[in-house]
Amino acid sequence: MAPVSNEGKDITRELIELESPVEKAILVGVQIKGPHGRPNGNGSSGPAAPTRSQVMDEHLVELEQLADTAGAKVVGRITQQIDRPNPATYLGKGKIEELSQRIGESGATLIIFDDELTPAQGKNSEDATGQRVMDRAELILDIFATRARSSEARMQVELAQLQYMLPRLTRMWSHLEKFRGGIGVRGPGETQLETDRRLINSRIRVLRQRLSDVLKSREVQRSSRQGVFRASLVGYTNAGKSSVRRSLSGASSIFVEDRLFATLDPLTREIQLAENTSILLTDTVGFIRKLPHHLVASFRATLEEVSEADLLLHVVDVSHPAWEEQRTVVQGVLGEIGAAGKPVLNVFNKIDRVPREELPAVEWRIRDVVPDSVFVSSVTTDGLEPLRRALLASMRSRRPVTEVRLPVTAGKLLAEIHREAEVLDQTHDGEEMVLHARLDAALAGRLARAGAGLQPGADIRSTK
Ligand SMILES: Nc1nc2c(ncn2[C@@H]2O[C@H](COP(=O)(O)OP(=O)(O)OP(=O)(O)O)[C@@H](O)[C@H]2O)c(=O)[nH]1
Ligand SMILES: [Mg+2]
Repeated sequence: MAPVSNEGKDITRELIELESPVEKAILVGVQIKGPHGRPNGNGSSGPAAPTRSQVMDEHLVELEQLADTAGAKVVGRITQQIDRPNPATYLGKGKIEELSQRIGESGATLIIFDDELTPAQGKNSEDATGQRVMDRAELILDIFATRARSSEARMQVELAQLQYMLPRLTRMWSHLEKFRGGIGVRGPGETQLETDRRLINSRIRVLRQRLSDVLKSREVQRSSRQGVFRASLVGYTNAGKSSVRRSLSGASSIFVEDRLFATLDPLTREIQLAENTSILLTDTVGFIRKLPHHLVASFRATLEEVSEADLLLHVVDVSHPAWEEQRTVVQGVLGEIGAAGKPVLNVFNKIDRVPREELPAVEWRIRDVVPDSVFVSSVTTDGLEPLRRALLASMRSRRPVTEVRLPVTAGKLLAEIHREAEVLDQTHDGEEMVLHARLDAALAGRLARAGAGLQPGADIRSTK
């Protein structure tokens, strides 16, 4: 406080805190009883399958991380075992009363449900508790909205948010009335709701059109670098995808953070694996359980990179207690975006966090059920060497160096090779052109049928 003299009077100026107020939140997790309850997500490889309540605890730990990322402070948790959710309020009557009581004690202003609520369940729970209610999907959308930087990511998130909002408009309006209420903000009535619906629908159309333009320009970009081997990093959020890419490329500027959804925009960079051998590596948005369906759909343009890669590097945080469930979740999302059949190299990351004496047994157990696995650390010296070697091997087996001989007049074939293969060198031998290039089997077949002379494994330099 600094006294300031003004026309002979002392005025005390208060310093005003400019930090946004932290919202206090209560988390709600529900465990469905009986054989049709939540799957525990544990494959046959685990030493002991986690119990249902351990699984729910783990889900709430993750929900707390999400809440923290969104800027809320968790002041309480409520859990319930039920046969099926109450269609009106999700929780049973008694639990709603307990929730209201906890709100009173803790001063919470926000309730976050781990499961998706129907529009009616959301509205009724708000009416019953008097505080704002969100579900996990809405929270994830909110985080994406604050993290989106590029115009593409912003459009994708806005599209998903509008689609989420559309069936919940009545509730959104009651937020205005109840929580920011006052003169001038009154109930909308049906006409206003209809107008809003129309406006939102037309905005959705505009965003869809713009995103389809983005998709086209990405296709053009991709076709210009078709010849090079492409790998995409996929995995659960916070598994270490960006760290792997940073460490492989030696670029310290890549954004890495111990928070969820640090990366939203895909980024592709060339990585030199060995002399004369490079690949394009794409880092992209991480996945999470119960990822809102609208979000997956609107991130299609971004995720197209994934479905068109030659190889997926599925990064798994092996030090995480729920890595098996996380891996299943990622496989599910890959299926949703049409990338389920892609060749995958499983990259078990963060082995520096596994006690050294346990590591051999862990590796042995995992290799038994997950073939094509490497065990790495992106923070230790040479910790990524197994991945580098596996990438080289995978690339060389899929695209061996081949000597190609063509008549100098075969301009069309030459153009095809440059477009679809990685040409290492090109010389003349009399009336023939001689190229060394990395070709996949499909192109090699086409060239052979067109009469080109092919000799596989012809370049000793690249087999180092
Ligand atoms: N100990 C250890 N920490 C790691 C390793 N790899 C990544 N991390 C840490 O894990 C956190 C997440 O890493 P990121 O690379 O941002 O993870 P990401 O998969 O790109 O995450 P999103 O972009 O949020 O999906 C960071 O705090 C990293 O420093 C590793 O091998 N060992
Ligand atoms: Mg990242």
